[in-house]
Amino acid sequence: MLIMKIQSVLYLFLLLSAIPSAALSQRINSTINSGWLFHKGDVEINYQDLSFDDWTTINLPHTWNNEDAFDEEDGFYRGPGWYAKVLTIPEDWESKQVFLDFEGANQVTEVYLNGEKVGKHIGGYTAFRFNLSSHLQFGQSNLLTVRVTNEHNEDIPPLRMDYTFYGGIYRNVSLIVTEPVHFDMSNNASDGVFTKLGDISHEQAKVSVYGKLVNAQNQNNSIRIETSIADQQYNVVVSENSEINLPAGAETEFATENMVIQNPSLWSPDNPNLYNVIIRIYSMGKNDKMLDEIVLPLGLRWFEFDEQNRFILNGKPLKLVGANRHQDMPEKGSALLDEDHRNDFKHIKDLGMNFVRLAHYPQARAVYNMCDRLGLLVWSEMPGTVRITQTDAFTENCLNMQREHIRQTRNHPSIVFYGYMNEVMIQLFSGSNRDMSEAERSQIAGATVELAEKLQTLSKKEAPDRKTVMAVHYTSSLKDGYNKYGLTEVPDVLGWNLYFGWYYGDKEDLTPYLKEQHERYPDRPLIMSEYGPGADVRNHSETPKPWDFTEDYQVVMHESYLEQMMNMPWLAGFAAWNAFDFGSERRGEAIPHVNQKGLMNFDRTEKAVASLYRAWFSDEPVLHIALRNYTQQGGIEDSPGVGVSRNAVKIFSNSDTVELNVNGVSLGAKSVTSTRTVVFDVPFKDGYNLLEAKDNNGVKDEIGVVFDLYTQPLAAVQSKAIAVNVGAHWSFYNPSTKELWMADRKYTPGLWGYEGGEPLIQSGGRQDKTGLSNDIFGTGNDPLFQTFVENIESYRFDVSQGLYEVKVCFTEPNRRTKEEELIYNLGADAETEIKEGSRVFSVEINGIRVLNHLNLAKQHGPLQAAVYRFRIFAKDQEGIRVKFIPEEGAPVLSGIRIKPL
Ligand code: GCB
Repeated sequence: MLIMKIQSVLYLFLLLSAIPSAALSQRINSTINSGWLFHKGDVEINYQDLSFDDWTTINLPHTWNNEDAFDEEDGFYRGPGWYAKVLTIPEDWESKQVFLDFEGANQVTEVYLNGEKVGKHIGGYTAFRFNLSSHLQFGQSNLLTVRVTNEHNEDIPPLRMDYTFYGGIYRNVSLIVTEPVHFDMSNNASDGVFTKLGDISHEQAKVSVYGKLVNAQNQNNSIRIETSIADQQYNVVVSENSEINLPAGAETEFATENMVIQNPSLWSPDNPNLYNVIIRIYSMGKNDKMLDEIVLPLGLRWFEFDEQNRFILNGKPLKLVGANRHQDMPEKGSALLDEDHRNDFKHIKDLGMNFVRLAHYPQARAVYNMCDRLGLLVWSEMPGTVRITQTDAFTENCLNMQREHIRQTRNHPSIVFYGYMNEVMIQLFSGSNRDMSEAERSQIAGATVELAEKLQTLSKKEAPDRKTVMAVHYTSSLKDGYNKYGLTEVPDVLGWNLYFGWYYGDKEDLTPYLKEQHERYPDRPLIMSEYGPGADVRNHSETPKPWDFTEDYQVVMHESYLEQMMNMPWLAGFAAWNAFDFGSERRGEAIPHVNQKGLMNFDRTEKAVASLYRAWFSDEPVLHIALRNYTQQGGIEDSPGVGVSRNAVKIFSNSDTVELNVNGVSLGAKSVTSTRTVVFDVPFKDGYNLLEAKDNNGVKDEIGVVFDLYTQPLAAVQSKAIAVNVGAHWSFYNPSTKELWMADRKYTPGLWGYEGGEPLIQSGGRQDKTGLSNDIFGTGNDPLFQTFVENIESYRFDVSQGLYEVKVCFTEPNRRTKEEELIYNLGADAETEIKEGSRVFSVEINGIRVLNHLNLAKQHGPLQAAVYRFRIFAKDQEGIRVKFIPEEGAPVLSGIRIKPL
């Protein structure tokens, strides 16, 4: 009866799964990603009378937060969701074992088959698997239902982090069907069989393979195990056989020890040569049928740290050069296809990197496979958190996650570091906890050390051939906390997340800080596990500063860090934060809900800094004029009548000299600096400018820049719009309207600018920051509205007579940021709140009152983008003068544009 109901539902929703049903001789491993039904929220499923009326058809991978984590409402949905799928199971599978494999679902998952509970899994970033065999109806349709929830749970890490915890079944789901005799499928969703490297040298490599065999039949079985090591082209190099008796219904361990490969081709970033380990189970007897088969990647390599703390791979020092990586993209959230994952790592490799940190959680299987194949050394870590919860359940969940993580990934030769804990002391020293008593703080720190020790012991037991690592951080309030409480003593290797020149201090403070650490702890291998500023490619400045989110400051900071880190021989390596921008729902800044520290944008297009890395580390010739995201520029001629505006243009190159031609005229050849950079002072004329660069090897690059040049004084007939990003030392380019809002200036006669007032610069615990960090509602052009001149008296344009449209942009800068939300603005102080209604002003243009008693808070609401446009005829020599008349509080202006009509 039940099955009939399901079948009618099946008919209605056309959710037939195409599962091959040929007679099997070995396992089937088939994704079942297509044709699921999804329901957001909890539902009571009535299995006697099924109805899926308000469910939608979706395919996996899937998340329910790909949109709401980027909208203008605080928060994103954190709660349950249900998935359903009909599985049509062939009759002949009755004699098989059928497993359901989830690569990842965030974060607690309960699985039901035909209404019966099959299992539950805790944790959003590791795979899990259930044996369905005893629940299935063979030769019939079966209803699979899955409840997933991403609600906050104090016992499950991550608790709070600077990234979005997208909910849903966001990785692949597969059915794996085996013979009753098979390799172990119940070992934490691992391969069930493991490789172990013995002594490896250039002359010889020794490899062992071990695992468990399962005999699910109620009769004894004799089998033969064939273990072969084949080269990349699957030519068998060495093979061994052994015969084993499998008692009925039992699990039996097996091992093939010390298989020898002569003159091995070693695995390394330059030569990621992979062997294949092929392990097969054969039945014994006349027909000698293959029962199961597993193919594992094998990379022959060894690594260590030498006495100078350098990372040594296959006997040679190798500086680890890399980036961190989060697993999300625009529109998809975390629900990426395997291809998306693979493309990311190709991209990272293409920058010339040899190292990735998979922050802050285990990633998809395709990721580890790709790193093996590309030759990227991996730091893989379990979900991190800003503090621990002192419960047994939390400890248990941490240990389980790390066990699953390691068992699922340790066959991958690319992995060299297993991590646990990221900045786990951040909450101990931030917000209201700054005033915590020393007794309380050391109790929490003590419990954290205890947990770290448990994770250390477990990690070393699970992966004795890998190094463990933990990422710690610095802030002015935390100071030396990690050392003081002893956390840094626990892992084998220490990662430092350091943001000098962004969250605190100057970029040059990096060397003294790390050097002091190295000198104090000379035996401790160190990696820079995070560094880098935020950047929005729409923002550019000739005078870049921390917190302006310009592409230029990002380049300046990475230039400095790269040079410093490459000059620290005792620093094993570094990983930029981050390869790609990523979703972090709570963030404001230039691109709200996105952490903008990527070398690449969220959509994977490149920021200028990406090519700086290429110039440093790629083996290919690199010549890159760093203006790809700045081809629309504007400015005032350098002095009256010269007809050009000179701007510095950076070129990244790994050659010796670079020559630049601008509009057909050579600016000469210049030597490339040790930071792989050349800077030319380029005279931009009005209109199209062609920049052509050539290096001493004949490698070329060119780019066209359209420049709006404004004469001094402004021309008698003003034909161009003038748009200004008021209160900002950077220009903002709006790609959808193709408009450049130039950096602001104080008024000087003959040109334009503001009179009276000052740009808002917030100084506090962090660097001085121009403007606000908040999400401005009702616009995607946040950088235009976030800055403003406060107490502004007037804005003037000395334009010629004519009809103009004047556009003014405002926002009520009510800074509502709560201290709690600032946890990842390391070292920041809470911003002060400006009360609503404390600001009323009127606006006049050339004596005409165009806005009366404007109260931004009341009329528009705080942090809303408010725009007005007016038509004005500027007579004679009066130009355009926009006056701000205060009535209560200080008038503000965020942007202004005049446009001849
Ligand atoms: C950190 C964290 C990372 C943040 C990053 C940032 O130190 O480890 O999760 O995203 O800083 O951008 O603030």
